[in-house]
Amino acid sequence: LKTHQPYRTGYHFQPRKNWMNDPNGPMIYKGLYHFFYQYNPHGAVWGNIVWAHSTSTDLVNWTPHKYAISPSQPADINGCWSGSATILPNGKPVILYTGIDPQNKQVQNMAVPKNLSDPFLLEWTKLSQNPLMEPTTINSINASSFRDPTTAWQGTDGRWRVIIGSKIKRKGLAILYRSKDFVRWTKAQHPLHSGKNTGMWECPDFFPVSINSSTGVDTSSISKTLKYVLKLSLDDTKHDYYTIGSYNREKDTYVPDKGSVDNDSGLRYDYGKFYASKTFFDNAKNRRILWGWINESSSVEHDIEKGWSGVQAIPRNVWLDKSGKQLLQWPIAEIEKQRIKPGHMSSRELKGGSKVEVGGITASQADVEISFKISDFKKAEVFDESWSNPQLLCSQRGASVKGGLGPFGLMVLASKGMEEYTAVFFRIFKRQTKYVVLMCSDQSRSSLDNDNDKTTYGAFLDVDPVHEKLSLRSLIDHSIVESFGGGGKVCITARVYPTLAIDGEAHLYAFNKGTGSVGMTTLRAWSMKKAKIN
Ligand code: DQQ
Repeated sequence: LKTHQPYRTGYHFQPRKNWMNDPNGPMIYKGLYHFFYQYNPHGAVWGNIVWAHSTSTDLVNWTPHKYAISPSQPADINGCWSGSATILPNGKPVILYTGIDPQNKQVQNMAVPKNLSDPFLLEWTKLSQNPLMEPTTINSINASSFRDPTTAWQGTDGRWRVIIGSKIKRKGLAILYRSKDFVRWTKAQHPLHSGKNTGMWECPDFFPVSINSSTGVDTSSISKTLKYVLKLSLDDTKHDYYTIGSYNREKDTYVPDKGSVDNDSGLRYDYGKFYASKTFFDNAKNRRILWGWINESSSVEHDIEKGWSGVQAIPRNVWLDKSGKQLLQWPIAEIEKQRIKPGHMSSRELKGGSKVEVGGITASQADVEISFKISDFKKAEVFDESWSNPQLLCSQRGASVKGGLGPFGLMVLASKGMEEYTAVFFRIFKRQTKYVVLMCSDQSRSSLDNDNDKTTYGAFLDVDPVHEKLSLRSLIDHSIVESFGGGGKVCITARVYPTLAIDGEAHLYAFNKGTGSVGMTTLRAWSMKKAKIN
Protein backbone atom coordinates (compact mmCIF):
# COMPACT_ATOMS: atom_id res chain seq x y z
CA LEU A 1 0.00 0.00 0.00
CA LYS A 2 1.10 3.53 -0.73
CA THR A 3 2.20 5.25 2.45
CA HIS A 4 0.76 8.65 1.59
CA GLN A 5 -3.00 8.10 1.64
CA PRO A 6 -4.84 11.44 1.72
CA TYR A 7 -8.09 9.98 0.36
CA ARG A 8 -8.77 7.29 2.94
CA THR A 9 -11.78 7.95 5.10
CA GLY A 10 -12.00 8.87 8.75
CA TYR A 11 -15.54 7.69 9.50
CA HIS A 12 -16.96 6.15 6.30
CA PHE A 13 -16.79 2.36 6.06
CA GLN A 14 -13.99 0.93 3.96
CA PRO A 15 -11.79 -2.17 4.12
CA ARG A 16 -8.10 -1.83 4.89
CA LYS A 17 -7.25 -2.42 1.24
CA ASN A 18 -8.52 -3.78 -2.09
CA TRP A 19 -11.78 -3.53 -3.98
CA MET A 20 -15.22 -3.20 -2.34
CA ASN A 21 -18.60 -2.85 -4.02
CA ASP A 22 -22.21 -3.67 -3.05
CA PRO A 23 -23.43 -3.76 0.54
CA ASN A 24 -24.79 -7.27 1.22
CA GLY A 25 -27.09 -8.82 3.82
CA PRO A 26 -27.17 -5.97 6.36
CA MET A 27 -29.02 -7.03 9.50
CA ILE A 28 -29.17 -6.88 13.27
CA TYR A 29 -28.82 -10.13 15.23
CA LYS A 30 -28.83 -10.35 19.03
CA GLY A 31 -28.39 -6.57 19.15
CA LEU A 32 -25.28 -6.64 16.96
CA TYR A 33 -25.21 -5.07 13.51
CA HIS A 34 -23.83 -7.20 10.70
CA PHE A 35 -22.51 -5.83 7.46
CA PHE A 36 -21.30 -7.89 4.51
CA TYR A 37 -19.95 -6.54 1.25
CA GLN A 38 -18.71 -7.58 -2.15
CA TYR A 39 -14.93 -7.79 -1.88
CA ASN A 40 -11.91 -8.76 -3.96
CA PRO A 41 -9.28 -10.27 -1.64
CA HIS A 42 -6.64 -9.98 -4.35
CA GLY A 43 -6.69 -6.46 -5.69
CA ALA A 44 -8.10 -2.97 -6.11
CA VAL A 45 -10.26 -3.84 -9.13
CA TRP A 46 -13.45 -5.90 -9.33
CA GLY A 47 -12.99 -9.72 -9.35
CA ASN A 48 -12.67 -12.91 -7.22
CA ILE A 49 -15.77 -11.82 -5.33
CA VAL A 50 -16.41 -12.99 -1.76
CA TRP A 51 -18.64 -11.76 1.06
CA ALA A 52 -16.46 -9.91 3.54
CA HIS A 53 -17.97 -9.42 6.99
CA SER A 54 -17.83 -6.85 9.80
CA THR A 55 -19.91 -6.29 12.94
CA SER A 56 -20.70 -3.24 15.02
CA THR A 57 -22.70 -2.11 18.02
CA ASP A 58 -23.28 1.41 16.65
CA LEU A 59 -23.02 1.22 12.83
CA VAL A 60 -20.00 3.55 13.04
CA ASN A 61 -17.18 1.53 14.64
CA TRP A 62 -16.59 -1.91 13.16
CA THR A 63 -14.79 -5.17 13.83
CA PRO A 64 -13.68 -7.05 10.72
CA HIS A 65 -14.14 -10.82 10.61
CA LYS A 66 -13.12 -13.56 8.23
CA TYR A 67 -15.03 -13.86 4.95
CA ALA A 68 -18.52 -15.15 5.61
CA ILE A 69 -19.15 -16.61 2.15
CA SER A 70 -16.57 -17.48 -0.48
CA PRO A 71 -16.59 -19.87 -3.45
CA SER A 72 -16.66 -23.51 -2.32
CA GLN A 73 -19.57 -25.29 -3.97
CA PRO A 74 -20.26 -25.85 -7.67
CA ALA A 75 -23.18 -23.43 -7.21
CA ASP A 76 -20.87 -20.52 -6.36
CA ILE A 77 -17.46 -21.63 -7.57
CA ASN A 78 -17.05 -18.64 -9.88
CA GLY A 79 -18.15 -15.98 -7.42
CA CYS A 80 -20.38 -15.11 -4.48
CA TRP A 81 -22.36 -12.14 -5.67
CA SER A 82 -24.91 -9.90 -4.01
CA GLY A 83 -27.76 -10.97 -1.78
CA SER A 84 -29.75 -10.25 1.33
CA ALA A 85 -30.50 -11.53 4.81
CA THR A 86 -33.94 -12.42 6.13
CA ILE A 87 -34.68 -12.89 9.82
CA LEU A 88 -37.15 -15.77 10.12
CA PRO A 89 -40.03 -15.55 12.65
CA ASN A 90 -38.02 -17.75 15.04
CA GLY A 91 -35.24 -15.14 15.01
CA LYS A 92 -32.88 -17.19 12.84
CA PRO A 93 -31.10 -15.29 10.05
CA VAL A 94 -30.71 -16.79 6.60
CA ILE A 95 -28.85 -15.42 3.59
CA LEU A 96 -29.88 -15.73 -0.04
CA TYR A 97 -27.14 -14.77 -2.49
CA THR A 98 -26.23 -15.18 -6.13
CA GLY A 99 -23.62 -17.75 -7.02
CA ILE A 100 -21.80 -18.07 -10.31
CA ASP A 101 -21.73 -21.73 -11.29
CA PRO A 102 -19.20 -23.69 -13.41
CA GLN A 103 -21.01 -22.69 -16.62
CA ASN A 104 -21.03 -19.05 -15.43
CA LYS A 105 -24.77 -19.22 -14.92
CA GLN A 106 -26.23 -17.01 -12.21
CA VAL A 107 -28.07 -19.07 -9.59
CA GLN A 108 -29.51 -18.36 -6.13
CA ASN A 109 -28.08 -20.04 -3.05
CA MET A 110 -28.71 -20.09 0.66
CA ALA A 111 -26.40 -20.00 3.67
CA VAL A 112 -27.30 -20.26 7.36
CA PRO A 113 -25.29 -19.60 10.53
CA LYS A 114 -23.46 -22.62 11.86
CA ASN A 115 -23.77 -21.54 15.48
CA LEU A 116 -26.73 -19.37 16.46
CA SER A 117 -25.40 -18.77 19.95
CA ASP A 118 -22.45 -16.86 18.49
CA PRO A 119 -23.65 -13.24 18.08
CA PHE A 120 -20.81 -12.62 15.60
CA LEU A 121 -22.10 -15.37 13.29
CA LEU A 122 -18.60 -16.09 12.10
CA GLU A 123 -19.36 -19.40 10.39
CA TRP A 124 -21.88 -19.82 7.63
CA THR A 125 -23.05 -23.15 6.23
CA LYS A 126 -24.21 -23.40 2.66
CA LEU A 127 -27.15 -25.66 1.93
CA SER A 128 -26.25 -28.89 0.18
CA GLN A 129 -29.39 -28.34 -1.93
CA ASN A 130 -27.87 -25.25 -3.59
CA PRO A 131 -28.72 -23.84 -6.05
CA LEU A 132 -32.28 -23.24 -4.89
CA MET A 133 -33.24 -21.23 -7.97
CA GLU A 134 -31.63 -21.50 -11.37
CA PRO A 135 -32.23 -20.50 -14.97
CA THR A 136 -33.52 -23.37 -17.11
CA THR A 137 -34.82 -23.72 -20.65
CA ILE A 138 -38.29 -24.24 -19.19
CA ASN A 139 -38.45 -21.06 -17.09
CA SER A 140 -36.66 -19.13 -19.86
CA ILE A 141 -34.66 -17.02 -17.40
CA ASN A 142 -31.61 -15.32 -18.88
CA ALA A 143 -28.66 -17.14 -17.24
CA SER A 144 -26.41 -14.07 -17.30
CA SER A 145 -29.12 -11.75 -15.93
CA PHE A 146 -30.55 -13.42 -12.84
CA ARG A 147 -29.16 -12.07 -9.62
CA ASP A 148 -29.34 -10.20 -6.31
CA PRO A 149 -32.18 -11.75 -4.23
CA THR A 150 -33.92 -9.35 -1.81
CA THR A 151 -34.86 -9.86 1.80
CA ALA A 152 -37.83 -12.27 1.67
CA TRP A 153 -41.27 -11.48 3.07
CA GLN A 154 -44.07 -13.71 4.23
CA GLY A 155 -47.56 -13.41 2.82
CA THR A 156 -50.79 -13.91 4.77
CA ASP A 157 -50.90 -17.41 3.24
CA GLY A 158 -47.68 -18.19 5.14
CA ARG A 159 -45.63 -18.56 1.97
CA TRP A 160 -42.37 -16.66 1.50
CA ARG A 161 -41.73 -14.34 -1.39
CA VAL A 162 -38.49 -13.01 -2.79
CA ILE A 163 -37.63 -11.02 -5.90
CA ILE A 164 -34.57 -11.34 -8.09
CA GLY A 165 -33.27 -8.82 -10.63
CA SER A 166 -33.37 -9.77 -14.29
CA LYS A 167 -34.09 -8.69 -17.84
CA ILE A 168 -35.49 -10.00 -21.10
CA LYS A 169 -33.87 -8.10 -23.94
CA ARG A 170 -34.27 -4.45 -22.83
CA LYS A 171 -37.08 -5.09 -20.39
CA GLY A 172 -36.07 -4.96 -16.71
CA LEU A 173 -37.68 -7.49 -14.38
CA ALA A 174 -38.19 -8.24 -10.70
CA ILE A 175 -38.78 -12.00 -10.95
CA LEU A 176 -40.91 -13.33 -8.09
CA TYR A 177 -40.39 -16.67 -6.37
CA ARG A 178 -42.50 -18.27 -3.61
CA SER A 179 -41.71 -20.94 -1.05
CA LYS A 180 -43.39 -22.70 1.85
CA ASP A 181 -40.18 -23.79 3.55
CA PHE A 182 -37.61 -21.24 2.28
CA VAL A 183 -35.73 -24.08 0.56
CA ARG A 184 -37.95 -25.17 -2.32
CA TRP A 185 -38.79 -22.13 -4.40
CA THR A 186 -41.23 -21.86 -7.30
CA LYS A 187 -41.13 -19.09 -9.86
CA ALA A 188 -44.36 -17.12 -10.04
CA GLN A 189 -45.96 -16.75 -13.44
CA HIS A 190 -45.71 -12.95 -13.37
CA PRO A 191 -42.85 -10.77 -12.18
CA LEU A 192 -43.62 -8.47 -9.25
CA HIS A 193 -42.91 -5.59 -11.59
CA SER A 194 -41.14 -4.84 -14.87
CA GLY A 195 -40.00 -1.81 -16.84
CA LYS A 196 -39.85 -1.28 -20.56
CA ASN A 197 -36.48 -0.53 -22.08
CA THR A 198 -34.59 -0.05 -18.80
CA GLY A 199 -32.02 -2.80 -19.23
CA MET A 200 -30.96 -5.01 -16.34
CA TRP A 201 -32.41 -4.46 -12.86
CA GLU A 202 -29.63 -5.09 -10.38
CA CYS A 203 -30.00 -5.27 -6.61
CA PRO A 204 -33.75 -4.77 -6.28
CA ASP A 205 -35.04 -3.79 -2.84
CA PHE A 206 -38.70 -3.98 -1.84
CA PHE A 207 -39.95 -2.78 1.53
CA PRO A 208 -42.92 -1.21 3.32
CA VAL A 209 -42.93 2.31 4.73
CA SER A 210 -45.43 3.69 7.21
CA ILE A 211 -47.83 6.33 5.87
CA ASN A 212 -48.12 8.23 9.13
CA SER A 213 -44.86 7.82 10.99
CA SER A 214 -41.12 7.84 10.48
CA THR A 215 -40.62 4.51 12.23
CA GLY A 216 -39.47 1.59 10.13
CA VAL A 217 -41.54 -1.46 9.30
CA ASP A 218 -40.56 -5.12 9.00
CA THR A 219 -40.75 -6.54 5.48
CA SER A 220 -43.48 -9.03 6.48
CA SER A 221 -45.65 -6.47 8.33
CA ILE A 222 -49.34 -6.58 7.42
CA SER A 223 -50.38 -3.18 8.75
CA LYS A 224 -52.98 -1.34 6.67
CA THR A 225 -51.23 2.01 6.78
CA LEU A 226 -48.38 1.08 4.50
CA LYS A 227 -46.96 2.15 1.21
CA TYR A 228 -44.28 0.13 -0.57
CA VAL A 229 -40.99 1.15 -2.08
CA LEU A 230 -39.41 -0.67 -5.01
CA LYS A 231 -35.80 0.29 -5.64
CA LEU A 232 -33.78 -0.80 -8.65
CA SER A 233 -30.16 -0.32 -9.56
CA LEU A 234 -30.05 0.31 -13.28
CA ASP A 235 -26.97 -1.25 -14.80
CA ASP A 236 -27.31 1.11 -17.79
CA THR A 237 -27.02 4.36 -15.84
CA LYS A 238 -25.39 3.09 -12.60
CA HIS A 239 -28.00 4.92 -10.53
CA ASP A 240 -30.46 3.71 -7.91
CA TYR A 241 -34.07 4.66 -8.66
CA TYR A 242 -37.18 4.09 -6.59
CA THR A 243 -40.91 4.40 -6.85
CA ILE A 244 -43.50 4.53 -4.08
CA GLY A 245 -46.63 2.49 -4.65
CA SER A 246 -49.11 -0.09 -3.52
CA TYR A 247 -48.54 -3.78 -3.10
CA ASN A 248 -51.45 -6.15 -3.56
CA ARG A 249 -50.80 -9.06 -1.19
CA GLU A 250 -53.34 -11.34 -2.86
CA LYS A 251 -52.22 -10.83 -6.43
CA ASP A 252 -48.56 -10.16 -5.62
CA THR A 253 -48.48 -7.10 -7.82
CA TYR A 254 -46.86 -3.75 -7.23
CA VAL A 255 -48.30 -0.60 -8.77
CA PRO A 256 -46.29 2.63 -8.52
CA ASP A 257 -48.36 5.66 -7.51
CA LYS A 258 -47.13 7.66 -10.42
CA GLY A 259 -44.32 7.59 -12.89
CA SER A 260 -42.07 4.67 -13.66
CA VAL A 261 -38.43 3.91 -14.05
CA ASP A 262 -38.59 3.69 -17.83
CA ASN A 263 -36.23 6.61 -18.23
CA ASP A 264 -33.77 8.74 -16.36
CA SER A 265 -36.46 10.85 -14.68
CA GLY A 266 -37.30 8.57 -11.74
CA LEU A 267 -36.74 9.48 -8.11
CA ARG A 268 -33.26 8.77 -6.89
CA TYR A 269 -31.88 8.00 -3.45
CA ASP A 270 -28.93 10.12 -4.34
CA TYR A 271 -28.19 12.39 -7.29
CA GLY A 272 -24.44 11.81 -7.08
CA LYS A 273 -22.67 8.49 -6.61
CA PHE A 274 -24.65 5.83 -4.74
CA TYR A 275 -25.30 2.35 -6.13
CA ALA A 276 -26.46 -1.20 -5.40
CA SER A 277 -28.00 0.03 -2.17
CA LYS A 278 -30.09 -2.01 0.21
CA THR A 279 -32.14 -1.46 3.36
CA PHE A 280 -32.83 -3.51 6.48
CA PHE A 281 -35.24 -3.16 9.36
CA ASP A 282 -33.50 -2.40 12.66
CA ASN A 283 -35.83 -3.85 15.29
CA ALA A 284 -33.70 -2.46 18.14
CA LYS A 285 -34.51 1.11 17.16
CA ASN A 286 -37.57 0.58 14.94
CA ARG A 287 -36.08 2.22 11.92
CA ARG A 288 -35.24 1.26 8.35
CA ILE A 289 -31.61 1.77 7.43
CA LEU A 290 -30.18 2.21 3.96
CA TRP A 291 -26.65 1.23 2.92
CA GLY A 292 -25.20 2.30 -0.44
CA TRP A 293 -21.91 1.82 -2.23
CA ILE A 294 -19.98 4.91 -3.37
CA ASN A 295 -17.43 4.06 -6.02
CA GLU A 296 -14.35 6.04 -6.95
CA SER A 297 -14.20 8.94 -9.39
CA SER A 298 -10.52 8.36 -10.02
CA SER A 299 -8.87 6.31 -12.74
CA VAL A 300 -8.31 2.55 -12.42
CA GLU A 301 -4.54 3.23 -12.51
CA HIS A 302 -4.97 5.57 -9.56
CA ASP A 303 -7.04 2.93 -7.66
CA ILE A 304 -4.34 0.31 -8.24
CA GLU A 305 -1.68 2.74 -7.13
CA LYS A 306 -3.47 3.61 -3.89
CA GLY A 307 -4.36 -0.06 -3.41
CA TRP A 308 -8.08 0.26 -2.78
CA SER A 309 -11.37 1.23 -4.35
CA GLY A 310 -14.87 1.88 -3.00
CA VAL A 311 -16.42 3.19 0.21
CA GLN A 312 -19.86 2.90 1.80
CA ALA A 313 -22.11 5.87 2.47
CA ILE A 314 -22.97 6.61 6.09
CA PRO A 315 -26.01 4.39 6.83
CA ARG A 316 -29.17 6.45 6.39
CA ASN A 317 -32.47 6.31 8.17
CA VAL A 318 -35.25 6.22 5.50
CA TRP A 319 -38.91 7.02 5.85
CA LEU A 320 -41.83 8.43 3.86
CA ASP A 321 -42.13 12.20 3.55
CA LYS A 322 -45.47 13.57 4.74
CA SER A 323 -46.30 14.47 1.12
CA GLY A 324 -46.25 10.71 0.43
CA LYS A 325 -44.41 11.50 -2.79
CA GLN A 326 -40.85 10.84 -1.82
CA LEU A 327 -38.61 9.34 0.83
CA LEU A 328 -36.59 11.27 3.34
CA GLN A 329 -33.08 10.15 4.25
CA TRP A 330 -30.91 11.19 7.16
CA PRO A 331 -27.56 9.93 8.43
CA ILE A 332 -28.10 7.61 11.43
CA ALA A 333 -28.05 9.54 14.72
CA GLU A 334 -25.07 7.49 15.97
CA ILE A 335 -22.74 9.35 13.60
CA GLU A 336 -23.26 12.49 15.71
CA LYS A 337 -21.23 10.79 18.48
CA GLN A 338 -18.18 11.37 16.28
CA ARG A 339 -18.61 15.13 16.52
CA ILE A 340 -15.85 16.94 18.42
CA LYS A 341 -14.42 20.48 18.49
CA PRO A 342 -17.39 22.55 17.35
CA GLY A 343 -16.71 25.56 15.14
CA HIS A 344 -20.15 27.14 15.15
CA MET A 345 -20.91 30.57 13.80
CA SER A 346 -23.58 33.05 14.80
CA SER A 347 -26.44 33.78 12.43
CA ARG A 348 -25.82 36.61 10.01
CA GLU A 349 -26.72 38.10 6.70
CA LEU A 350 -24.62 36.69 3.85
CA LYS A 351 -24.43 39.62 1.48
CA GLY A 352 -24.13 39.06 -2.24
CA GLY A 353 -20.52 38.27 -3.16
CA SER A 354 -19.42 37.32 0.36
CA LYS A 355 -17.52 34.37 1.74
CA VAL A 356 -16.81 33.55 5.39
CA GLU A 357 -14.42 30.94 6.66
CA VAL A 358 -15.59 28.42 9.27
CA GLY A 359 -12.49 28.09 11.41
CA GLY A 360 -11.46 25.98 14.35
CA ILE A 361 -12.26 22.58 12.87
CA THR A 362 -10.48 19.95 10.81
CA ALA A 363 -12.26 20.74 7.58
CA SER A 364 -11.10 17.53 5.85
CA GLN A 365 -13.04 15.37 8.33
CA ALA A 366 -16.14 17.26 9.37
CA ASP A 367 -19.90 17.44 9.72
CA VAL A 368 -21.51 20.79 8.78
CA GLU A 369 -25.07 22.03 9.03
CA ILE A 370 -26.10 25.32 7.51
CA SER A 371 -29.51 26.84 7.00
CA PHE A 372 -30.83 29.87 5.23
CA LYS A 373 -33.88 32.06 5.48
CA ILE A 374 -34.62 34.25 2.51
CA SER A 375 -36.68 37.36 3.12
CA ASP A 376 -36.16 39.24 -0.13
CA PHE A 377 -36.88 37.40 -3.39
CA LYS A 378 -36.61 40.37 -5.73
CA LYS A 379 -33.29 39.22 -7.15
CA ALA A 380 -34.52 35.73 -8.10
CA GLU A 381 -34.12 35.09 -11.83
CA VAL A 382 -37.05 33.77 -13.82
CA PHE A 383 -37.13 30.00 -14.29
CA ASP A 384 -37.03 28.90 -17.90
CA GLU A 385 -39.50 26.07 -18.53
CA SER A 386 -37.00 24.37 -20.84
CA TRP A 387 -34.74 23.66 -17.85
CA SER A 388 -35.85 20.09 -17.31
CA ASN A 389 -32.45 18.64 -16.44
CA PRO A 390 -31.22 19.91 -13.05
CA GLN A 391 -27.81 18.24 -13.37
CA LEU A 392 -27.21 20.04 -16.65
CA LEU A 393 -28.39 23.32 -15.14
CA CYS A 394 -25.93 22.85 -12.27
CA SER A 395 -23.06 22.19 -14.65
CA GLN A 396 -23.90 25.17 -16.84
CA ARG A 397 -24.23 27.38 -13.78
CA GLY A 398 -21.51 26.15 -11.47
CA ALA A 399 -20.44 27.81 -8.24
CA SER A 400 -18.40 30.46 -10.06
CA VAL A 401 -21.35 31.69 -12.14
CA LYS A 402 -22.93 34.68 -10.47
CA GLY A 403 -26.73 34.61 -10.21
CA GLY A 404 -29.60 36.53 -8.65
CA LEU A 405 -30.56 34.43 -5.62
CA GLY A 406 -27.60 32.10 -5.39
CA PRO A 407 -25.36 30.33 -5.73
CA PHE A 408 -25.13 30.24 -1.92
CA GLY A 409 -24.04 27.39 0.33
CA LEU A 410 -20.78 25.72 1.30
CA MET A 411 -17.33 25.51 -0.20
CA VAL A 412 -15.71 22.40 1.23
CA LEU A 413 -12.26 20.84 0.89
CA ALA A 414 -11.00 24.23 -0.30
CA SER A 415 -7.34 25.11 -0.61
CA LYS A 416 -6.12 28.35 0.93
CA GLY A 417 -5.73 30.10 -2.42
CA MET A 418 -9.02 28.59 -3.74
CA GLU A 419 -7.18 26.67 -6.44
CA GLU A 420 -9.32 23.74 -5.32
CA TYR A 421 -12.79 23.52 -3.76
CA THR A 422 -16.01 21.55 -3.98
CA ALA A 423 -19.14 23.68 -3.82
CA VAL A 424 -22.50 22.48 -2.52
CA PHE A 425 -25.07 25.16 -3.04
CA PHE A 426 -28.57 26.35 -3.87
CA ARG A 427 -30.05 28.63 -6.50
CA ILE A 428 -33.58 29.98 -6.27
CA PHE A 429 -35.58 30.82 -9.38
CA LYS A 430 -38.94 32.49 -9.72
CA ARG A 431 -41.67 30.50 -11.47
CA GLN A 432 -44.95 32.40 -11.75
CA THR A 433 -46.05 32.96 -8.13
CA LYS A 434 -43.78 30.25 -6.69
CA TYR A 435 -40.09 29.51 -6.46
CA VAL A 436 -37.93 26.65 -7.70
CA VAL A 437 -34.96 25.54 -5.61
CA LEU A 438 -32.00 23.93 -7.34
CA MET A 439 -29.39 22.04 -5.31
CA CYS A 440 -25.96 21.41 -6.83
CA SER A 441 -22.71 19.69 -5.96
CA ASP A 442 -20.03 21.17 -8.19
CA GLN A 443 -16.83 19.12 -8.41
CA SER A 444 -15.40 20.95 -11.42
CA ARG A 445 -12.75 22.69 -9.28
CA SER A 446 -12.32 19.91 -6.73
CA SER A 447 -8.83 18.86 -7.80
CA LEU A 448 -5.93 20.11 -9.88
CA ASP A 449 -5.53 16.52 -11.03
CA ASN A 450 -7.47 16.19 -14.28
CA ASP A 451 -7.43 12.39 -14.29
CA ASN A 452 -10.47 12.43 -12.03
CA ASP A 453 -14.12 12.47 -13.06
CA LYS A 454 -15.28 15.90 -11.90
CA THR A 455 -18.87 15.75 -13.13
CA THR A 456 -21.27 18.19 -11.45
CA TYR A 457 -24.47 16.78 -9.90
CA GLY A 458 -27.79 18.43 -9.20
CA ALA A 459 -31.48 18.04 -8.43
CA PHE A 460 -34.56 20.15 -7.79
CA LEU A 461 -35.46 20.39 -4.12
CA ASP A 462 -39.12 20.39 -3.08
CA VAL A 463 -38.88 23.16 -0.47
CA ASP A 464 -40.90 26.37 -0.44
CA PRO A 465 -38.26 28.98 0.47
CA VAL A 466 -40.93 31.59 1.28
CA HIS A 467 -42.30 29.63 4.23
CA GLU A 468 -39.54 27.18 5.05
CA LYS A 469 -35.88 27.47 5.88
CA LEU A 470 -33.46 26.01 3.38
CA SER A 471 -31.07 23.60 5.04
CA LEU A 472 -27.97 21.75 3.98
CA ARG A 473 -25.83 19.21 5.79
CA SER A 474 -22.55 17.91 4.41
CA LEU A 475 -20.52 15.03 5.74
CA ILE A 476 -16.97 15.70 4.60
CA ASP A 477 -14.48 12.86 4.81
CA HIS A 478 -11.22 13.43 2.87
CA SER A 479 -12.45 12.23 -0.53
CA ILE A 480 -16.19 12.08 0.19
CA VAL A 481 -18.72 14.90 0.28
CA GLU A 482 -22.12 13.50 1.23
CA SER A 483 -24.77 16.22 1.22
CA PHE A 484 -28.38 16.34 2.42
CA GLY A 485 -30.65 19.17 1.30
CA GLY A 486 -34.01 20.13 2.81
CA GLY A 487 -33.71 17.72 5.75
CA GLY A 488 -33.04 14.74 3.49
CA LYS A 489 -35.26 15.48 0.48
CA VAL A 490 -32.29 15.55 -1.87
CA CYS A 491 -29.03 13.71 -1.24
CA ILE A 492 -25.94 14.20 -3.38
CA THR A 493 -22.75 12.23 -2.79
CA ALA A 494 -19.50 13.10 -4.52
CA ARG A 495 -15.95 11.73 -4.57
CA VAL A 496 -13.17 14.28 -4.85
CA TYR A 497 -9.38 14.07 -4.79
CA PRO A 498 -7.85 17.42 -3.87
CA THR A 499 -4.09 17.74 -4.20
CA LEU A 500 -3.68 20.85 -2.02
CA ALA A 501 -6.79 20.83 0.20
CA ILE A 502 -5.83 17.70 2.11
CA ASP A 503 -5.73 16.95 5.85
CA GLY A 504 -4.82 20.11 7.78
CA GLU A 505 -4.70 22.18 4.59
CA ALA A 506 -8.43 21.92 3.88
CA HIS A 507 -10.69 24.91 4.51
CA LEU A 508 -14.42 25.36 4.84
CA TYR A 509 -16.46 28.39 3.84
CA ALA A 510 -20.03 29.59 3.70
CA PHE A 511 -20.53 31.65 0.55
CA ASN A 512 -23.01 33.64 -1.45
CA LYS A 513 -22.14 34.51 -5.02
CA GLY A 514 -25.56 35.82 -5.96
CA THR A 515 -26.43 39.50 -6.09
CA GLY A 516 -29.25 39.13 -3.55
CA SER A 517 -28.47 38.77 0.12
CA VAL A 518 -29.53 35.68 2.12
CA GLY A 519 -29.91 35.13 5.85
CA MET A 520 -27.68 32.43 7.30
CA THR A 521 -29.69 31.29 10.33
CA THR A 522 -27.56 28.34 11.47
CA LEU A 523 -24.02 27.28 10.95
CA ARG A 524 -22.89 24.40 13.09
CA ALA A 525 -19.71 22.54 12.20
CA TRP A 526 -17.69 19.88 13.95
CA SER A 527 -14.48 18.00 13.40
CA MET A 528 -15.24 14.30 13.29
CA LYS A 529 -13.44 11.72 15.39
CA LYS A 530 -11.83 8.89 13.50
CA ALA A 531 -13.97 5.76 13.69
CA LYS A 532 -12.48 2.33 14.35
CA ILE A 533 -13.28 0.55 11.12
CA ASN A 534 -10.60 -2.03 10.45
N1 DQQ B 1 -22.56 -6.31 -8.24
C1 DQQ B 1 -22.63 -7.73 -7.93
C2 DQQ B 1 -23.84 -8.22 -8.65
C3 DQQ B 1 -24.67 -7.00 -8.79
C4 DQQ B 1 -23.67 -5.94 -9.08
C5 DQQ B 1 -21.36 -8.39 -8.35
C6 DQQ B 1 -24.15 -4.55 -8.77
O1 DQQ B 1 -24.50 -9.25 -7.92
O2 DQQ B 1 -25.65 -7.13 -9.78
O3 DQQ B 1 -20.27 -7.91 -7.62
O4 DQQ B 1 -23.11 -3.66 -8.53
